[in-house]
Amino acid sequence: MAERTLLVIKPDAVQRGLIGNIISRIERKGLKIIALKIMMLTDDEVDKLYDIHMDKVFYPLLNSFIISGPLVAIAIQGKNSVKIVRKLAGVTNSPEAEPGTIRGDFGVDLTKNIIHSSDKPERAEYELSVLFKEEDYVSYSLINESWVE
Ligand code: FUP
Repeated sequence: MAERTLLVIKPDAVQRGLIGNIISRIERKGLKIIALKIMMLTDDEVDKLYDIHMDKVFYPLLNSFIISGPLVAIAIQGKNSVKIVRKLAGVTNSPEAEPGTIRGDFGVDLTKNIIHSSDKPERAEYELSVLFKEEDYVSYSLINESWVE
């Protein structure tokens, strides 16, 4: 199975009307979206998604931000998709992110940093399992697939 990754358009970006722009960047890069939904997360789901950060001092702020409004969860599949989406995202702290990246173009804050993306393939599979069921994934080919891989 080709590598999969999770991209989350966080509540700040949804409220700022950036869903389309962010999805457009995924498409123009040549990546394939295999599942996508807008949803509100529960406290418990945020705890699962960010289990590795639950004991950090910033966690209460992060959790309350993520449950503050709807987000868009996107499952992406393709060779090197984890690394490619991290590159498109830019570094975590928005003020440090390079212009041209998603956070570099839209973000000004560390917590309200527009998107989340998985940092490793194993981590991606875990995070995807928090937000999607296996039957949510659509298996198909894009007509340009042989030209981008
Ligand atoms: P990333 O892998 O880019 O999601 O970044 P991290 O795992 O380092 O951080 C997870 C989330 O916690 C980020 F979206 C930003 C947030 N965060 C804070 O709000 N404050 C901090 O001091 C560090 C991270």
